[in-house]
Amino acid sequence: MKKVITYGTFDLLHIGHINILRRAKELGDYLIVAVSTDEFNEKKGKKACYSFEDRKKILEAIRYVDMVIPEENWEQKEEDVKKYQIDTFVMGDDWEGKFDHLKELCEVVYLPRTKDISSTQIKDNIKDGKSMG
Ligand code: C2G
Repeated sequence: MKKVITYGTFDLLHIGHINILRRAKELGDYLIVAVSTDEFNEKKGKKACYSFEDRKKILEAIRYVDMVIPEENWEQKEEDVKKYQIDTFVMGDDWEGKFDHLKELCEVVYLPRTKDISSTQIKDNIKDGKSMG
């Protein structure tokens, strides 16, 4: 069984998130998503609208996702790859090159981001009374 893992905040779930989860799952048979805790988001300088618990439950409801674990720090990736016997690590290409050190342990794949959508843009559009797309 080919196992894939990806990491993120996944706030205000949108098509960009679904696209990367779908493509990550297509790279294997089992997809683990490590979702950033609220505390780790603070370290990332992010404030999610949805709580960690809600973002975890929302991800667990997605057909491509097989398991959701907490992402508590930057350093856990190596440990996770070993612990869950991961074959492929996936991130959007805004992270291109940032996790190449994991290549010693598994395949590292950066996938093109979905254009013109982000949780920040959604928040701004709501403020301005605009719709997406
Ligand atoms: N993403 C995407 N297209 C978008 C928006 C996001 O492909 N339009 C991808 C990102 O590249 C990332 C994933 O969706 O791979 C989750 O995005 P975020 O929730 O913004 O995650 P981020 O804050 O980048 O956290 O340790 C890694 C970090 O936790 C990543």
